[in-house]
Amino acid sequence: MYSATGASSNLVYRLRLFALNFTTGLITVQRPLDREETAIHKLTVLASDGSSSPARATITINVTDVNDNAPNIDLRYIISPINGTVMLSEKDPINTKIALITVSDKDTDVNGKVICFIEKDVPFHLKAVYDNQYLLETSALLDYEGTKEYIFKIVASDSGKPSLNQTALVRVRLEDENDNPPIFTQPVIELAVMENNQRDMFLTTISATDEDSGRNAEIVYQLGPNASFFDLDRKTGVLTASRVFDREEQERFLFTVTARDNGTRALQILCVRESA
Ligand SMILES: [Ca+2]
Ligand SMILES: [Ca+2]
Ligand SMILES: [Ca+2]
Ligand SMILES: [Ca+2]
Repeated sequence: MYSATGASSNLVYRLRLFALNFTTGLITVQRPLDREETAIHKLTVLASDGSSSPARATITINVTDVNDNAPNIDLRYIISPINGTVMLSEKDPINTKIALITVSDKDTDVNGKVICFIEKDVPFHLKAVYDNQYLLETSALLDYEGTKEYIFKIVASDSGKPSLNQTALVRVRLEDENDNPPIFTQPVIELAVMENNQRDMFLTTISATDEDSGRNAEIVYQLGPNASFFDLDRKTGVLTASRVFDREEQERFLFTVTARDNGTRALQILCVRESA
């Protein structure tokens, strides 16, 4: 007759995992084993024919690892996100640190060996700092006018067959900087104007564009020197005559207009007066 015993305190638990046939001595597994919980089980089996000294055998059961755990990603932001989105500026330099990522896997050997990468081609990279630890950084200068938002996954993948993986989603939004000056749609304007005109006569609308957004793209127009014969609406760019032209007195006017946001760019405007 056989009976099982064990030195450890969780004998009852182990006897629930394994069963012993008291007559044949056959040991069977009763429920799924989990290597991550207990890798080695030790059982002592006693065999007795009723006499006073039973025979004793120690059974060691090594549980072989199966790749049954996906890697874990722990992502700690260095730049605190706002509503789940990291805000970066166009001015931020290359290698700006966004987050520290630690990956782990409960399995062993190749089943627990984790590689970590970014699934898309984005201007961010993972820099390995320690075993299983990476810094998420910018890998290029960012341009708000090119791409305003990036959404990408960081993938941690183990080397089991088949491999299991875990992903973490990262959202980055850029903030606009005033890195574009206004640009005139026409760099030089030439106008022919009749003399003996009406004052306030409409001449042309000066127009400039700015690739930035919001206030960084708000344009104010301004007349340069030698433009006392003209009025310019700061906001609309509408150029009007402020006086009556007399060709015999002055034939040509050459002056500049500037368009300004926070940067400045000058436009040459040439105004030619013709006789009636
Ligand atoms: Ca496992
Ligand atoms: Ca695994
Ligand atoms: Ca910009
Ligand atoms: Ca601008």
